[in-house]
Amino acid sequence: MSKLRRRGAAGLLDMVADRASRLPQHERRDFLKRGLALAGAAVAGPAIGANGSESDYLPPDVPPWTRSLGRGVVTRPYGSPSDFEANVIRRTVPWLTASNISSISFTPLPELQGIITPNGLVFERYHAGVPEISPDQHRLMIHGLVERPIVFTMDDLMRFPSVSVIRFIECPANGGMEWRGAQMEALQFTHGMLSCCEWTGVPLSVLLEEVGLKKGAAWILAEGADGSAMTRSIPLEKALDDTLVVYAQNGERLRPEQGYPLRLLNPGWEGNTSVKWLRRLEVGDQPWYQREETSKYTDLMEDGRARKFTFVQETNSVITFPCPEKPVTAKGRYEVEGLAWSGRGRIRRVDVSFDGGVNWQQARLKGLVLPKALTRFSYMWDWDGGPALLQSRAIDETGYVQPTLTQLRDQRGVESIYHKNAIHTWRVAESGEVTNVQID
Ligand SMILES: Nc1nc2c(c(=O)[nH]1)N[C@H]1C(S)=C(S)[C@@H](COP(=O)(O)O)O[C@H]1N2
Ligand SMILES: [Mo]
Repeated sequence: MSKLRRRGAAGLLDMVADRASRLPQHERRDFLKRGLALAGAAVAGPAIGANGSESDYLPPDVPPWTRSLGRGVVTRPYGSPSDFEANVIRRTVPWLTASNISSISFTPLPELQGIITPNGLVFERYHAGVPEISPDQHRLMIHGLVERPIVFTMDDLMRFPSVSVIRFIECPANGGMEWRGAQMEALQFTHGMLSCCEWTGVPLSVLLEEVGLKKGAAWILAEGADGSAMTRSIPLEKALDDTLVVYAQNGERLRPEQGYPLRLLNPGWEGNTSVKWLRRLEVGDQPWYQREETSKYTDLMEDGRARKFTFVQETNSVITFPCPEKPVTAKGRYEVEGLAWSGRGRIRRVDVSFDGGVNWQQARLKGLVLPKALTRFSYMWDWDGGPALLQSRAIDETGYVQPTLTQLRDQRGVESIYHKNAIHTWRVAESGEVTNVQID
């Protein structure tokens, strides 16, 4: 026994496995079982392996998966997350839409780390379902006020020098259910119409140079190839600034849900303007006033008028830990984390409050701080076990300060469902439970 103890569990297992490998298969299993029971006894005293109890898996015992072979390389030619991560999924709010063809799913923000949204978790918004489009059959037509109208194949587009940028996409309806006081009881639903990917494609300015703009060109109509043939008018100024025509996200081709094989990307602007399954760009001298920019995606004001073309997603932020899905447990030290973003540029600063906005502390910006991208912030918090009201307030490089809900409602009333970027409040109870509350 003393010899076994000195060898340690690993050495002992080598020995057991070595001997077992020389036995016929049916005897081998028994031998391993007995040998491991011995190893457990030798090293850890009472915790004896082989009966499958949890203590078998804990150090200094050696767990079953260390004593056996794993799955081979060809089992999953395209990888997927661990089965233990099965709760990290996009989710829908059943009462929000009548059908899943014209609906929305939400990114599981509480579960994500860093600033990149994995492709399989990017929120989805479609007006007529996901079309299945072969890249060989897909074309992008550019016409209207241009010198040389053209129809590009995917291969044509991919011959242009490409650029890759990390940018967020947010649906302007994000949080829209809360304008009038409805309370979504999960971070996934209060802020989950939000994603941030590395997008690869061609600057639209490069394609416009190729076709040559005619005098009077001032707006561009982007049209999707899906059943909704969704259209949005984009000012030429934006198109020549940072609009991209993209075919890849996070290193691989676009997901069908994100517009495979081609989508428009208007960084920092309403997600709705980033037209997916992009098939047509028409250059004109004025906006088209399509459905998605008149009856929808305009902000109805108290006096019955609507704000026109509110393209930019204003500075916003939210604490992602703790949150309703991720409560605190015992009192003590926690890393409070969150995400901030601005459609106008970089996040300059984020403050956090633990008393509902009376006192503010400056948070640390973590990792990459990129323009029009999610920016992660962090603050070490000593929770004394008492009730607290957690808030974050972001300021971007233009000096814009994220408003309170009261300031926003004073300005815009409560008729709109779009562009709610107010400071968000989580209430932490003594139990550690976190709920969504609205305070002034
Ligand atoms: N062709 C087309 N493009 C579209 C849509 C659509 O239904 N059809 N939905 C828009 C809306 S409202 C949003 S918020 C974003 C969502 O992008 P995502 O599904 O990649 O997250 O795509 C936009 N582009
Ligand atoms: Mo949207």
